[in-house]
Amino acid sequence: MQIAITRGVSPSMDSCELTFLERAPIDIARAREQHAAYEACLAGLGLHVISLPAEPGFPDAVFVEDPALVLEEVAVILRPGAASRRGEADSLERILAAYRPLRRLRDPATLDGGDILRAGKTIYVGLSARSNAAGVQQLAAAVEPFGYAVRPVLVRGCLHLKSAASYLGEGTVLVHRPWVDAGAFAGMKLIDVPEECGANVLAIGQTLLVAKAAPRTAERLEQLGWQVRLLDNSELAKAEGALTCCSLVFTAALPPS
Ligand code: CIR
Repeated sequence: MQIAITRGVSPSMDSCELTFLERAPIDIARAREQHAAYEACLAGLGLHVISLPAEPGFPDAVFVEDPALVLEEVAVILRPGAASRRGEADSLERILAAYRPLRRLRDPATLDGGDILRAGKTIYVGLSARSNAAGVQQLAAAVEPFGYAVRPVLVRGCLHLKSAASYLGEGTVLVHRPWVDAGAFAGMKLIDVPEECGANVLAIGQTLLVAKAAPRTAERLEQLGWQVRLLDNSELAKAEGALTCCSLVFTAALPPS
């Protein structure tokens, strides 16, 4: 079965980390509604959603993608680039230990899950303001024994690699070229995204979750044969969050006990 770990929107999300956006008031109640719709969408697609309680002490903890990477064979507890986010992994670690052996990145590594784009056994890692070369090296040491290849990619002008590109499956990458060296994806089929806010797409099998703010992206993907679900994530977007960041999706033999 497929599991999605999510976490409730923190009441302190207004104090989130921001890199590119001006701070704008976040309507927490609306953010919660949008996040609930996201969880309902995942459940409707057949995933078992494990929704963790909000973390009042961690404004960005809803973005569960950033502190961990879950592969078939192992889960890697990452080390987010923002110091304010380093404690978010503790609760995730306790859950993930039930499903996978764990590896951990250590200082001086920094690496946000948002900088990880996985295509089969190839793991592209964005070198961004959040993720550094030591992070790439330590991740490679953790996952190469399982047959993965780790490839660094330069990112510019955006928060994370997956702000600029998403893996759709079937050897296809959706990409916003101004933000990433698309040459890194040589050998893959590339689809140029018509709107920069559309480049972050969560693929669940043949279904793509696309931001409502990116209707032209949705249209292009539908024309290319994908099933698309549009989701309004306007409040979490004010915290520079997108769709992949709000869940950790992986397969497990058994549902949680
Ligand atoms: C941060 O700056 O860390 C959060 N405000 C947003 C993180 C979004 N995460 C993601 O795209 N993977």
